[in-house]
Amino acid sequence: MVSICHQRGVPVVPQGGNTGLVGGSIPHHGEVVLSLRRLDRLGAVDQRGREVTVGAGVTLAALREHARQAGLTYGVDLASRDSATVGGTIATNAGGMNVVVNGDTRRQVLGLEVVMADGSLANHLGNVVKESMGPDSLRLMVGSEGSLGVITAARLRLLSAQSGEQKVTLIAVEQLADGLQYLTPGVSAVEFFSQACLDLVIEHRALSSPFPTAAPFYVLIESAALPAVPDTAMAVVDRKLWSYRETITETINQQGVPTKIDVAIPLGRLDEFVTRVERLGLEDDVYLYGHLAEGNFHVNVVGGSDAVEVEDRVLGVVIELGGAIASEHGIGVAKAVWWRRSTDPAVLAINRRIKHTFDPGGILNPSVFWGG
Ligand code: S2G
Ligand code: ZN
Repeated sequence: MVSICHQRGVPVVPQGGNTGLVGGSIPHHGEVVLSLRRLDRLGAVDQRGREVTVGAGVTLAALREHARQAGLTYGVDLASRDSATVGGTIATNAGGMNVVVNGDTRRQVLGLEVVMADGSLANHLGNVVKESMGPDSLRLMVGSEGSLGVITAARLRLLSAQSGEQKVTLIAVEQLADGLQYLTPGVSAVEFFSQACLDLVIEHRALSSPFPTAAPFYVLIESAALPAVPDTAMAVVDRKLWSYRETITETINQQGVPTKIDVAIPLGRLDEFVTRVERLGLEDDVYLYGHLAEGNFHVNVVGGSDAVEVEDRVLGVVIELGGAIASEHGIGVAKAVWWRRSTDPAVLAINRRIKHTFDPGGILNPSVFWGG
């Protein structure tokens, strides 16, 4: 199919679970959509090597269950696990809840099989734990959002399943920086959300408030041992506390079409970012939540303001604070202008040369990165 599109110069958008949030897996100018969902082969788990080779269309949930049945686990987990696919999460270098302990998707990839822009099949799945075979050119596919090649299969590392039940602790904090003290060995997730997020899920999810009084932010920690919480802090331990964090996205989406801004802020400037966003005086409902360990904010804004203006104002603050305009959702079309604006010109020139080398006809997902 790709070779036919190559011969006719027809642009192609590879699509996995279509859970992307930056318009990177949908047609924008009449592209052909190439669904990878049918590539759902689950290879046998190599328990000794702790790895497995699967098709790009395997969902994260199916992969995690396949690993669980072999007494192992996969290092990346997302709320959208039932529809997000292996290929899509590699193409966007998805992060999720456990980056703090397992790293992002890039860290899980051991090898790839890719259909190139001319329809040829490039196989660097490999079979070994470590190799030194020259430039790892196919690894450029990780995070390329289908613009350099179409991922069809991946060899992925698997991890030992956590022994014993992980503790889940919710702690009220005055400053996000107060939450960084819980970044200690043995944590498998360090998430955060604002009081506005908590109010929203309590109201719409029939959840009771975990604490008698409000606080600016809440830090949710999953860990093997209970975190050392100061006596003065409000804290509660219960695995069900994940529901406060995992229902935020869908509950916000029920309030209207949010402007979703996924960014990363240097850990030393988290509360400065919060203050600067508050000072923007956005007239809408602003929800701040995300992955504290990586300084990854999901700024969701719901209201009548112009989405582009809101995004420009928030991303302007991100740039001023030395942050990144995308932390785990990728660039797609939605962030393309900001990506070009905030990427070092020399790096941008290298990316453009790589794009031209891998896709000289410009048929692979042409709108992401370079369009918009
Ligand atoms: C999260 C999910 C997508 C979003 O909950 O961590 O990555 O931003 C998000 O709503
Ligand atoms: Zn996230």
